[in-house]
Amino acid sequence: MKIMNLLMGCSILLFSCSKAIQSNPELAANKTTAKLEVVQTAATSATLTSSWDLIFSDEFNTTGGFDTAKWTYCPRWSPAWAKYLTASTDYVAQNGTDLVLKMDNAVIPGDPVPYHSGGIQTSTKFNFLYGKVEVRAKFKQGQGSWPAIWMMPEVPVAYGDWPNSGEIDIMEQVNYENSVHQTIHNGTVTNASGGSSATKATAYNTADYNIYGIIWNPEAIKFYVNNVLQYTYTRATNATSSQWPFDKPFYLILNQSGGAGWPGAINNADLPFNMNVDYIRVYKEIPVLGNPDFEAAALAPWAAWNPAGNTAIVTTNVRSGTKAIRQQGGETSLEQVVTGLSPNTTYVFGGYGKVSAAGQTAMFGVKNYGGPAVNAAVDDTNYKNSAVTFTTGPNNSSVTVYMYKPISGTAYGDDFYLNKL
Ligand SMILES: [Ca+2]
Ligand SMILES: [Ca+2]
Repeated sequence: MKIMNLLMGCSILLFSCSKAIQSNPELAANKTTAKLEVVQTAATSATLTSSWDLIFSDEFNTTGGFDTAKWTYCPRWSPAWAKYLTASTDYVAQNGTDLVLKMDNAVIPGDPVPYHSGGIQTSTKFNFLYGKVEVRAKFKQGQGSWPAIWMMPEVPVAYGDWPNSGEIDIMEQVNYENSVHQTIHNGTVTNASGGSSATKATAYNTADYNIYGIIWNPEAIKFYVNNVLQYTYTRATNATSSQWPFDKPFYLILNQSGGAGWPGAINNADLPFNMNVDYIRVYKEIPVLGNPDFEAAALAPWAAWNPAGNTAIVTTNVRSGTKAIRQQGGETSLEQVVTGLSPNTTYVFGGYGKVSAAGQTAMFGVKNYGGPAVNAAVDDTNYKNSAVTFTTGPNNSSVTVYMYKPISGTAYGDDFYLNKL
C-alpha cells in the first residue's frame, strides 16, 4: 500500500508493489496462558525452541463493529490503497466468527467517490517492536481487488518519509493472481515508482483461509504462509536506517482496497470484494534456558563455578530423561546467563531439586537482573519444585540464574525453567 501508488502503478513484472506479505508460524493459541510453545512444520524450522507470549490478539468472534479499544478506521486519504476507505460498519464489521472487510460501488448520499472499502489499524492503540504475527484470512479474487495485511511505523517519519521509515507487508494480493506477495519497503529496496526488490510471491489456497505471518527480531524479518517460511529479509552488517529501519515499533493494518494503483481498475461485475479475517495474534518471544534438563551432549550453556568434580552431569537420580546435574564435595555453583529479557518485566525462574540426606540445603536463585539476588531453598530428599520471581530493572535485559550448594552435602537438579509472569 504504499504511498507512491497514487502516482503510478508498480512495475509488476520486476517488483511487487508496496505492501505484500505474508507469513507466519502457527501457534497453539492458549490465550489464557502466558507461555506458548511454537509449533511449526518440520519443513520450516524444527530447531525453533522459543516460547511465545501472546501480547495482542483479536479473534473477531462477536457481531457488529470492531473493538474500538484495539482498532480505529483507516482514514481515507490520497494513496491508492486509501482513496476509497469508508468509516462505516457497512464496510468493516464482525459476523460472529470473522472480521469482514468489504468493498463495493454502492451509492452513499453525500459521498461522491465511486467505490467504498473497509480498513482498520491499531495505530495509537497498539504497536510493538519485534515479535511474531499471525493472521488467518481468506479473500475473494476479482479484477481490481487488493486485500492487504501489513505494518507501518508508529512514528511515520522516524527515519524520514516513506519508504525510509519502513513498511512490512505480511500479505497482499491483487486481481486474479493465485499468489500472495510478501514484501519489505525501505530506503534501500524500494525504487522510484514504489516497487520493491525485497519481495516474494507464494501460491496460496485460493478457496480457503490461509495463515499469513512474520517473525521479526533484531536480525531479520521472516515471512510465512501456512507456517512455511517463504522469505527472509536480513539486517545487513553495520546496517544504516536506510536498510534496517525496523528497530522502531510498528502497528497493524487490515484492509480491503482496490480500484487504484497496483491492481488497476475494478471490473464492477466482480464486486463486492471482501476479506474475512478469522483472527490476528501477536506474540513476543520469551528467552528460554539452554539445556534446561541436561539432556544435551555437554553442560553448555551452563557454566560451573569451582567445578573440580563438584558439579557434574550424572545419569542417576534423574527427574527427566537420562541426565541430571549433581553438586557434591565443596562449595559449588552452576550458572547460566540468559539474555533477551524485557526491562521492567517480572519473570519466574525455577526447577526441581533434591538433597541426598535430610538437613542438607542447596538453593536455586537469580542475580544480575537489576535487583538483589533472590534464592529459594532446596532441602527435600525427593525432587521438589523450587522457584523465585524477579523483576528486571529499567535498563536490564539479562539475568544470571544459578543452582548453589554450600560446603557440605550433595544436591541434584533437573528440569529448570524461566518464564514471564
Ligand atoms: Ca474468529
Ligand atoms: Ca533430565
